[in-house]
Amino acid sequence: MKKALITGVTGQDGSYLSEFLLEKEYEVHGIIRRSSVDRRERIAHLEGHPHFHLHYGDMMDSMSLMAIVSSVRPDEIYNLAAQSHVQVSFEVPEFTADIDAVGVLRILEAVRISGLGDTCKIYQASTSELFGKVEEIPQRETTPFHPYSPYAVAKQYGYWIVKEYREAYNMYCCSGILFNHESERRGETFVTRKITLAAARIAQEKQDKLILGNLSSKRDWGYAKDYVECMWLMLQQKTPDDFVIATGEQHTVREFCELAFRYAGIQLKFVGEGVKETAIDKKTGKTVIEVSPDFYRPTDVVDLLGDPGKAKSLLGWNPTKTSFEKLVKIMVEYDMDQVSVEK
Ligand code: NAP
Ligand code: F7E
Repeated sequence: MKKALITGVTGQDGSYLSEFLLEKEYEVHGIIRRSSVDRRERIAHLEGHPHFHLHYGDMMDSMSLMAIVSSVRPDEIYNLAAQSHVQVSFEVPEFTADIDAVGVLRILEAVRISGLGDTCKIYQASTSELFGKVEEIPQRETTPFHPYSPYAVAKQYGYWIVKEYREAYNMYCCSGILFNHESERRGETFVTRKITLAAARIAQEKQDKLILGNLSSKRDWGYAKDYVECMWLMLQQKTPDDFVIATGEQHTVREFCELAFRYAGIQLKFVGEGVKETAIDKKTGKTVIEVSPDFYRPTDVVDLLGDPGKAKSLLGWNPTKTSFEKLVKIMVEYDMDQVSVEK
């Protein structure tokens, strides 16, 4: 039985990856951190599974990582743990760098010092944010990086230190350069989930308005459940390599709103521009979306579109398994149910 260790197991991707690996009959170990509130909602259904084990640790605590890696002795490590919110990284840049940059080094060193460098394969959760202020459209593995937030700069270190350990120590470690991937388990402050939850609450008269930032920002949004398969595929190759994972389709935040509200039963009409732009419910004439500079970022990445060609041909991965329309529908239907039982 293969052993996998997942950092960030309580997150959106960690929960889907755990399910995926358990189905493949792995023994799955996850790292969780102590908190005064329970953050295990996304993996609660897996607790008690005979092959699912949790360990307390922290990406900022080398000793805990060393202890876990050397006692579990995993065949594969999926390093998903991160302060993953781009806007938040402007407010806590040092904290973000400690987890998202130095944290990657700590995992690599834990593997090397434990003498597992020849046997343990490592997946690093890199990101399309590395392309940032984009220098090419669409972005592919050869596109130059131009990170455009403290989050992206920290992730840039993670990307390069992984490449360094691959070349210096011949370790099997690689980066998945994943474009935005969403789901009904997405954190509630990321734009997609903020929209689907608000659409459901507005449709059920439990919220008046949704306040957003840049509606013209463009993203290549995929379904998280499809993306975790690529993480695993990347570790099953003969030689380690980095891959862009994306759908190859782009939409604005505004388009996401239109579709999400439509699935919730509300037809939107956008009027105005910039911070004066609003969306009204065509049926009632009520303003349901407004724009606030509070959700603008000091530097924002506005034109992400990935080319999944390499992953398609070398990993045999299907980037269009879940369409954009299907993704939005899954999220809205889930949130309509959730909201219906909210007080
Ligand atoms: P997420 O839902 O925010 O999950 C982040 C995970 O990291 C959580 O389990 C969190 O634990 C854990 N974590 C944070 N700080 C930690 C620390 N100091 N020590 C240990 N664990 C810590 O993120 P996600 O969407 O699943 O993304 C997974 C990874 O992919 C992240 O590295 C992210 O940067 C990267 N990524 C995501 C996307 C995307 O669109 N989702 C795209 C590209 C790359 P708590 O639950 O305790 O907070
Ligand atoms: O923003 C705009 C915002 O926070 C998307 C993380 O998983 O994907 C994620 O980072 C866009 C931005 O995701 C609001 O300005 C408008 O242009 O949902 P987001 P993100 O920044 O793309 C990448 C690939 C990661 O690696 C990250 O870990 O939407 N936007 N209005 C807004 N964004 C938010 N959050 N809230 C708004 O009200």
